Amino acid sequence: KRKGFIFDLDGVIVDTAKYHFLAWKNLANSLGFDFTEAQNEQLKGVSRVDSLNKILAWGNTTVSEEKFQALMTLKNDEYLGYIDKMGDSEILVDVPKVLDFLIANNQGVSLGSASKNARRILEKVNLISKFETIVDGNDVTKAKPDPEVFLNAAASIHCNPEDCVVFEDSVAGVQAANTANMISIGIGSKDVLHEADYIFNDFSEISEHFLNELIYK
Ligand code: B16
Ligand code: MG
Repeated sequence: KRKGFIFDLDGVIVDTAKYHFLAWKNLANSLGFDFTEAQNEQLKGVSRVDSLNKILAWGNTTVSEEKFQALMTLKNDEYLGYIDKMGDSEILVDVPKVLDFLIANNQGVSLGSASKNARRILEKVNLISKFETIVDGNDVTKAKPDPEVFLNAAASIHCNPEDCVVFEDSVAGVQAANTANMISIGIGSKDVLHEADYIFNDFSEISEHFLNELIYK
């Protein structure tokens, strides 16, 4: 049977949260306030615009629309500087193993990410060829927890939503997958991702037996 397997990018395939953190922290500091790792956690799966809105609110700061755009560009330029130094070694544990297993078993494999930099990152870590389709922050109008990104990804690989499985590290992403009627697999902590149908710390805990069960379900 052919099912659809949709992967989130940041936090599932690579850990870019640390680079988002550095860039947002520098931006916050330049505006005269601090930005903590705990706050960064709350930005997982959140779009760039929504992230900046939250950060400004945390810093009790308001800026003009022009300045807002300039800050977004500034942040992304710094972030891209970190991204461009990435390589294969930053792929999270056993991600290629799972991708290769799914491809070898003729499953649909798509990316469903909020990031506008998704293609660039996948190219940097040499995984772009593994994805049949890529749906990212450039293709959607509504951010997670809205299911738009995953519904588009499912359609792009010609799978019904109920035949799709989503790997996600963020609460908003798990909610998006659930709303889309897909099977949600949380990658990360049980305390945070309890709304997911299944939760694993990382892909080393995902066996071929488990993947086969999802395929033949
Ligand atoms: P960009 P994902 C999300 O990616 C990140 O988790 C989130 O922290 C980031 O703000 C968002 O992408 C937008 O990223 O600035 O590169 O467009 O987890 O949905 O793959
Ligand atoms: Mg993520």
